[in-house]
Amino acid sequence: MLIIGEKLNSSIPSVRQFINDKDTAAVQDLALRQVVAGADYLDLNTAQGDEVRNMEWLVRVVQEVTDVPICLDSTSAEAIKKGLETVKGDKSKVLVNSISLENNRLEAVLPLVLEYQCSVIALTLNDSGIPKTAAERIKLTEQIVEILTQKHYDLTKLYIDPLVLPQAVSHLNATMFFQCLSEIKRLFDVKTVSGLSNISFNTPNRRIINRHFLTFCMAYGMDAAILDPLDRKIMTSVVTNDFILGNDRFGKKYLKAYRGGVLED
Ligand code: THG
Repeated sequence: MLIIGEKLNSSIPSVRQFINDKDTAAVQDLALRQVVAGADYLDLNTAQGDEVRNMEWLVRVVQEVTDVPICLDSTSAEAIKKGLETVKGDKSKVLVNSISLENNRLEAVLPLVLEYQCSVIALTLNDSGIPKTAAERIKLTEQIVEILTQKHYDLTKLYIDPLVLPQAVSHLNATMFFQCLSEIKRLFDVKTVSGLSNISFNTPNRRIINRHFLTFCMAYGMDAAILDPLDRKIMTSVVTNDFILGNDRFGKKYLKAYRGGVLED
């Protein structure tokens, strides 16, 4: 499974401070620690603050220390555009987070994705909000796939995020999410992703719930997750699950994690 490191997000108070202070060393340290811990992408989010200018700065300082691909996390087309313009190297490696079927976002962000032929996360969300049922979310997935097919977009670069809602809100939210994952896999040749941590909103000891939820998501075939790679227990789950699910032939990654002292019982 692909790991999208979530730490460089302005919703985390300490990180917001680093960004506002233009603390290059602190940001680069957080970027590198996530890469060493196994992040395949680094999610960058500057929504709290001067979003467009901060995105430009963040992309630049992160790319000074690592070549790991960037995931541009914003609802603002301006911020995504600035991020794409700032990224050096192969811009088709960028993962745009995100588009949805909300009219304004589709119109403003999709052209950027098509221009650079980058990967993209699409949320199953439209102008009426997040649908309540799995069937409706599959319908929205179908609509996204149809639009992107019409534009000759390479669907293997599309990641559908069926959107996790808190288990504390409805006891059926997790199983409904698993149903979305397996149906999307069965019906479309696209990838799936999620932010995981919404599942544990308003629940004590959130990391326990996040970790166990992740294991189920992986069993249902989830391709990527936005998570904290500095959390050794969740990384232990990722590596172990990949080994058990046959995504790590000969256990090369598992043994590497073992030797690197990453695995935590
Ligand atoms: N889907 C998509 N994008 C997303 C989300 C999603 N982007 C934002 C969010 N959800 C995922 N990113 C974060 C970033 C930080 C935290 C949660 C989600 C967070 N971090 C704390 C920290 O690092 O201090 C706590 C971490 C922990 O205790 O494990 O809260 O759903 N497409």
